[in-house]
Amino acid sequence: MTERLSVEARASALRELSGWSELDGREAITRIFTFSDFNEAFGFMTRVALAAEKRDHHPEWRNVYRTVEIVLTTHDAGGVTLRDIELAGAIDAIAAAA
Ligand code: HBI
Repeated sequence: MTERLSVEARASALRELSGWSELDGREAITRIFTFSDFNEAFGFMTRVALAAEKRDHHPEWRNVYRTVEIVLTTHDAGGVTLRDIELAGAIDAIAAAA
């Protein structure tokens, strides 16, 4: 789970996710989420934080009012691993339930 994915493996993993894309200039994946208001956005962040802690795998993120921008990469591996893909899938499920 902690091996850096190849370009091809990363591209095919991205196709399995919804709305994630490669980050320019870094081996990382990113998605921007927009909610109805800050309250919704922060509630989403709270649930994502718990999912991240459970996995010991954490997002780099930025919240501006009702948007949450998330970047995932595996620092230990110097790139995107299945840990990032798995957490992205969990984040998508949290967003879909919001
Ligand atoms: N989260 N996104 C991300 N990438 C990591 O490499 C990482 C992490 N959370 C915790 C973690 N690594 C642990 O290995 C720490 O002990 C460094």
